[in-house]
Amino acid sequence: MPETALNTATGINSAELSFDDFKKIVINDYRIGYESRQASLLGRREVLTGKAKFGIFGDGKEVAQLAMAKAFKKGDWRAGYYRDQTFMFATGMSTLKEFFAQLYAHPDIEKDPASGGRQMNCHYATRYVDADGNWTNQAETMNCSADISTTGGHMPRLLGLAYASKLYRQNKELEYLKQFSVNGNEVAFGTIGNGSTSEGLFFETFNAAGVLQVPMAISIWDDAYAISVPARLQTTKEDISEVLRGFQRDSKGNGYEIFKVKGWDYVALCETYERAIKLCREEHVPVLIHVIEMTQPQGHSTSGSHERYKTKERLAWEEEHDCLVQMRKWMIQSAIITDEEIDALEAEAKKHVRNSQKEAWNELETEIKEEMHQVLQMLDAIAQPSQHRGDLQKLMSGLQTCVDPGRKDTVGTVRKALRLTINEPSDARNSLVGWLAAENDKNKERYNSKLFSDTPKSPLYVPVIAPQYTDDAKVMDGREVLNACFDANFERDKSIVAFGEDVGAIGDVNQGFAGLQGKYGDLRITDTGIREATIIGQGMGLAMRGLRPIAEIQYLDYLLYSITVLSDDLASLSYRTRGGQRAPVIVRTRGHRLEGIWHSGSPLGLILGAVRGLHICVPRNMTQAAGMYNTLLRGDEPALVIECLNGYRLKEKLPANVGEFTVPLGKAEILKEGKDITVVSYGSALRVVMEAIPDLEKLGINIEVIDPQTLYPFDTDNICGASLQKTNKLLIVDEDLPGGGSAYILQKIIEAQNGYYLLDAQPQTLSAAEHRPPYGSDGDYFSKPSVDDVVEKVYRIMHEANPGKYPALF
Ligand SMILES: Cc1ncc(C[n+]2csc(CCOP(=O)(O)OP(=O)(O)O)c2C)c(N)n1
Ligand SMILES: [Mg+2]
Repeated sequence: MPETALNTATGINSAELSFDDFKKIVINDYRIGYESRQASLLGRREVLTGKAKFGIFGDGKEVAQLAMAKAFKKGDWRAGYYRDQTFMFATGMSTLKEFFAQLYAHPDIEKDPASGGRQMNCHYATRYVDADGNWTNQAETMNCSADISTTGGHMPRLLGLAYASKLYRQNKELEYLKQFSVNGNEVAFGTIGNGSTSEGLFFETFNAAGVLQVPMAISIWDDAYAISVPARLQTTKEDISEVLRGFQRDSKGNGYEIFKVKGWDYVALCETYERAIKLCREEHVPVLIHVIEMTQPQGHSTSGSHERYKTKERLAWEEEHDCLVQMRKWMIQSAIITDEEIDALEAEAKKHVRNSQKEAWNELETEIKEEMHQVLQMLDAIAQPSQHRGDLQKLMSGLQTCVDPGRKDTVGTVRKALRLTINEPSDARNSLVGWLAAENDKNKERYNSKLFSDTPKSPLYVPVIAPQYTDDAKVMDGREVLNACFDANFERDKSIVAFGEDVGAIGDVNQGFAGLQGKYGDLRITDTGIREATIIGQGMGLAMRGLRPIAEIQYLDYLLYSITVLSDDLASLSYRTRGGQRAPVIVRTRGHRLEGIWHSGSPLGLILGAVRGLHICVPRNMTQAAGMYNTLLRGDEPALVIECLNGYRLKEKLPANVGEFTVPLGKAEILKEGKDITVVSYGSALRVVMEAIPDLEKLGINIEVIDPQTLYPFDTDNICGASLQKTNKLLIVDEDLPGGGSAYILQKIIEAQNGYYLLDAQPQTLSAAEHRPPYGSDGDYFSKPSVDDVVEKVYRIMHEANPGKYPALF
């Protein structure tokens, strides 16, 4: 029988259970817990002896997780943190061997399905996207969203996973999406350490779930410490569930059901989880299970020892209250098992863990040794006739005697050998060059692939459809073009939802969604609280469960309040699971110049640095924005769309196919042809550049203007670089700080597109001042690039190249 079968087959309180069945379940639980403990002990040893780099384990948290696993059903989700190995083993979502494969960073999704060797140990995930980009049937599997190391960072995602069940239960139009939900009967289980409840993301999530009334079950593993910092310095009253009492549902309104239970009391834990999760699942009431009196037998992680900061008394208390020690005692006292039987079980479990560890290690070592063997043979052939035989042999013996070698040792040796033999061409050397090229390809796949889902469903492969205009095409406010685009998409695809601050009743502050809540209902166009981080998390959870969210951040300036979720969680999701998970969230926001310090933001340098893993769209007007939404809503990758804040009331023509035409990602457009200088700009700054054209013409300068349209991907057809063949001069104009978005563009054109070789004048950037713009039109004029600034900057470049033709301005 598989080791998890008993555990997950039935809850422990089932009335029909015989004492024998009951005993079997308990003993099986203990075995899983004990094996998990042995994995922690052995895992730590593997780090301390150098086979693995770092270890953080779930020892001291085993028993509560056995109880939680009993309540976890197919279709359910977990969003948790690094202490949950016992839960993962008990549910069958992970195995001991996978645990060790991840500890050793085995870069193979067959060995470490959670991350393909990319994540630190005890970072879990199940895979729900297959190689062709198809969703698996999540309703038939237990599901684990991919962990991140930032403590508390997973909370916003947890909210979204739970919110999906609410939509699946309440919105009958979603019944066709059967592989994601059975009538919203799923619970999203969250786990978090006591210390991490001090994070803002925890409180923001907690409040939002109380408002939304979603089936979210948060377990707090409370071991009274967060590394060295005790509860006294973390939590008001040193008791998080006490502090959260005000969230308890009562006659005044909806809220949470709050439970508190000891982490070493197996029976109480099983009862609590059964009760709490039943309520959560059936009635969609969020629950908090505060599990107290947990311990850390080995301290926080392999990085240090807890003897440094825990008192002798505390350490003695922890030893006595070790949950497995307590469970063992209870089992013997209750005649569930005898001393001899449990000793035998433990000896067997130890052996099993040891074998799993050895197998995981051997599997990786065999691969690496095989590569080493190939290289040593090739090096031998090169060394024999070489002038550098001595040095080559030294390299070879270095590799042979390397303790626990990795791929870096083999590849590093090859690269050094090729440098040594630079003047000794031979067939043998050519073979080595060929080996390195092939290995580089494999290593790229192992270590660098899947920043994006990169499946046939990628937005990059969405067919390009041009906008069509009838002769009598209506001219309207830009916001109305967007509105028509959203309307058509909501009609077409029932899985699309939009939410954010003021998005619902008034249809967003600029009315892109105006009237759509009335038409499609408030489950699809929804107002939220002011909580940017969880708006993104909400989008992430929905997108992971097959819905198509447009998560709106009211202004670009407020994106910073969600940047941790965007950067740590959303942007890294595909990469950190090596394509096993995806969340095609479309983040909609509006930015660039308008008024004042917090309504004029254009921090593209910051964004480009933070969210590699999202497409970044900077449409110059609402028609282009609409085309981008049409593309993104048909693809499977996440994106950020930054509309022009000052563009909603500018007039645009309504395409007849407003919900169908697509703007391809990464395709730059030449807005005006010219021969003298290439000017690259995006967003609202582009309009300033276009306005400068007549003045520049008066000065005898004919500029070429290019709109890259998306900053990631950037101009994949090298339109900018090609333009330099004609103009040999380059100016980049944007509203970010100097060295921000413009520096990124410069790198792309000068380095990646080889523009350097085509220039006959210094490439330049024109950006905003280094501070945010003051309020008022003068503040804008003196802080952001103006038409005058563009004209003068272009003129000066022309002057530098040809002072005779373009004398100094002043
Ligand atoms: C955002 C963030 N801040 C700090 C850290 C460093 N760090 C890792 S674990 C940890 C302590 C967490 O304590 P707690 O939440 O109580 O969980 P425990 O490890 O005790 O189970 C800290 C500070 C981190 N990983 N992420
Ligand atoms: Mg703790």
